[in-house]
Amino acid sequence: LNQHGVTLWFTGLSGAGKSTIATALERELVLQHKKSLYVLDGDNIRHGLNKDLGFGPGDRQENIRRIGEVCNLFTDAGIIVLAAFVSPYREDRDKVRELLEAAKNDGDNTAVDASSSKRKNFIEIYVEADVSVCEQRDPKGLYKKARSGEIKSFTGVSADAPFEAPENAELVLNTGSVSVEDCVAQLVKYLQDAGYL
Ligand code: GGZ
Repeated sequence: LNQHGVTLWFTGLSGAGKSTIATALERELVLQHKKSLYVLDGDNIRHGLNKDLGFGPGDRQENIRRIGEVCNLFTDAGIIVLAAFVSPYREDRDKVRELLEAAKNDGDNTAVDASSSKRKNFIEIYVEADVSVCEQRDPKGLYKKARSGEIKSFTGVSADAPFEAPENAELVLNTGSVSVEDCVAQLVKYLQDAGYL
């Protein structure tokens, strides 16, 4: 296999730009770097594998747990996974990190590769944007519906749906002040410096 798998986990509010950045990065890595990758987001997960889940705390936890398992399989297969989910709970994200890091050490495939010990299997990217910025964008009109009460438990708006910002993200991208193009450039540089490209 000519590439190592890794999961790039994008976390942040609805409308922060997770899927936009992931899709732009996908394009760059496929066209310029000839990498095999897969983008996972609400559009392909919540309509299929997780269509039985809603947005209460327990369902979000289960959503992220299943997605973590899927990321682990893709990563094990040597694919670069771009996972873009609100994933508002720190504990759930940390569990995915633990799953992927544990998997890295128990395989028989990479143990002989000295450089693999330094490479992580899970990279957390905080796509940061104030609620006010996301609400101004409101590409799907969800914030409007959340404010009016049509959508309940909306992350960042409803009192019962907080977003727990990452404390140890490998990368923080503030989309209120940095363009999509520059976010992608920062990601590519990170991946190059860390030995993934
Ligand atoms: C947050 C919601 C909600 C509620 C629907 N809270 O911007 P989007 O539309 O396309 O992305 C959001 C997506 C969140 O799904 P995730 O699987 O990423 O969430 S989590 O990780 O918390 O399980 C948003 C839409 O679904 N959406 N209702 N109440 N986002």
